[in-house]
Amino acid sequence: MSEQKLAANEYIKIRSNFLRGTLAEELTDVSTGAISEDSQQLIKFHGSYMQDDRDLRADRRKHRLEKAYSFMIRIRVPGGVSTPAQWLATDALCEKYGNHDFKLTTRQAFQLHGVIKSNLKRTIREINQVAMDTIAACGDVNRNVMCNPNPFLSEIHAAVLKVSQDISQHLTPNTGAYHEIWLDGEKVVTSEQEEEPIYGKTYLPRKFKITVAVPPSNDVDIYANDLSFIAIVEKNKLVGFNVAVGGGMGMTHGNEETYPRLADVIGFCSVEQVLQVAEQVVKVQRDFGCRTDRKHARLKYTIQDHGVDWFLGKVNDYLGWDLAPVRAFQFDNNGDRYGWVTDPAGNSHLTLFIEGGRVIDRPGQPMRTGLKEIAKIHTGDFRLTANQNVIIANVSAAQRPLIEQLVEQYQLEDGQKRSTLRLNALACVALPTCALSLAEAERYLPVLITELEDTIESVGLRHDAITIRMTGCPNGCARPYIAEIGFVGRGPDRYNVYLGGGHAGQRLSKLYKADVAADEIKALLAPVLSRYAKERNEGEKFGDFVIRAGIIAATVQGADFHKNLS
Ligand code: SRM
Ligand code: SF4
Repeated sequence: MSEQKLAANEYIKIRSNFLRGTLAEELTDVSTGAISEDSQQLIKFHGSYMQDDRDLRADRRKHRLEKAYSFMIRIRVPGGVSTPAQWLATDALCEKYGNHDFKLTTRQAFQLHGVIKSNLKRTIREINQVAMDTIAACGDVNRNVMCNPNPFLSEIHAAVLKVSQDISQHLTPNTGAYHEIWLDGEKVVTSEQEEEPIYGKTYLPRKFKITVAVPPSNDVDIYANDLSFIAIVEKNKLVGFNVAVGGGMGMTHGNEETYPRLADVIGFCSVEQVLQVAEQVVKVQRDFGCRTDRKHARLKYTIQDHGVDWFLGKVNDYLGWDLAPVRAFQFDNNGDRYGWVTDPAGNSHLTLFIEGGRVIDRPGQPMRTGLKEIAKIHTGDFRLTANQNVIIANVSAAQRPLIEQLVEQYQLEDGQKRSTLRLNALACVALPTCALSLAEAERYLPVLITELEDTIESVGLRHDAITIRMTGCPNGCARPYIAEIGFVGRGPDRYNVYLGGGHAGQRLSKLYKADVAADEIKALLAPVLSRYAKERNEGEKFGDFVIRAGIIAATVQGADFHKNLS
């Protein structure tokens, strides 16, 4: 039987000499703003994507101009904790080299958009000068490790943050290519000098994502990740972690072999065992993940193909010991709690809503400037949340009035004016930078929410938290398939509408209606929201209600996601 051909990216990795390829040479080619196709794949491992401004495509085509190429740079922020100096540096870089704004992503990272090729190297170098990096922010490796930014339990937070940063460090690729290309590090002469002890020469079959969660908050959405560690806290002490594997969101319209899948919780390990577990789970996926079809290459398909028991067996074999039985835990939400809280040590923390995660100055809303002014005086840290928001954390009692004054001056906390629906909304980037987007998301969701606010106001739901998420395509970057209401782009101004995800991100939603025109969404949802307002049980969440009321069929896991479409 002939061996199946590997996916094209596998050969690119093999040829690349540990992620070098011809990137360094191509950066100096001034005849084009682009890089070659192989380099477009390789540069992802270095934390960057080549993009073009899709708003300008038609015009540039008309004038026979090359597309308006630029690069998105994703800055890793392990555990989402950034210093004020790092915030200020990101702010300065977006002004100097980017689109004058930056994005707080759904994985607690920073993103710069619009960096042209000739500025790429100096931007990455300047990022590194403030002790941040971009290596492995993208590519077939472990990505930015997420961590619950819990402002209440500072001791537990310090411990889980350390775990997430240690995992991040442990799984960072070993190759010297990053230093060589971007930081003018010393060149290695032959590939024999190089080694990737965890990944090997061809890295992973596909991207890999890890989170650390602290129940009852599931704000990092563990069920959507390849590997998660769920903190088990007993008597205010961190005793270890449940291990969850095999979550993921991405799918392709019209291809039922692709689907979102919730992670399975398979065992428990001690704090000291976390790095071993992370490494061996990665290695099982390295060795058994699909390398012939990139649409089937995530860990969720490895587990779906072989079964959870098989996977647990393999992980135990690789570890040389068995994971312990799962411990009890409970999640009750996956959102952020806004406003000020004070922890037992007397430090205050302020969670601010950042619509679409976009840190930007708009006419009459100088939000980016306001946050910059805070960063200039803040002595604590900034915690990026997985809901694209920011926590001004560890504000001392003495500093709080100063920060409050800036918040007021720059209107950073007009929470009173925002509906709870808006405060629980997430949108991916989509147009104009994302090459894969089929419809608007970040630019359109705020408009749609304004329309839906009329409805929720009239039926009395203004203060009810309903999670609502929109993506410009089915890849699921804002994790729409675990929202109570999800919109997934199908084409310009058209969306699939999903309902019934769990309020704590613990259940997949189901397709309610396919291919809905944007201007028909309000009329489609108004009767459902109205029924919810009238018929719900005490404390019943919207996602639970739509299933109980028979508005959608009970949701299902993984491969059955596409069955029983209503
Ligand atoms: Fe994503 C690809 C943006 C979180 C699933 N994602 C992309 C690209 C790079 C498009 C591309 O490949 O050309 C997008 C760049 C847009 C732009 O202009 O910036 C993009 N993804 C994002 C971000 C910025 C969305 C946001 O608005 O915050 C998030 C960056 C996270 C980070 O800091 O690392 C982002 N992406 C996610 C998530 C959510 C998560 O990880 O919790 C998912 C779903 C979870 C998962 O991985 O299953 C996600 N992105 C994808 C996929 C589908 C992967 C799959 O298994 O099918 C793609 C496409 C791909 O990989 O082929 C993708
Ligand atoms: Fe782009 Fe699709 Fe991800 Fe949105 S979900 S950022 S449109 S890849």
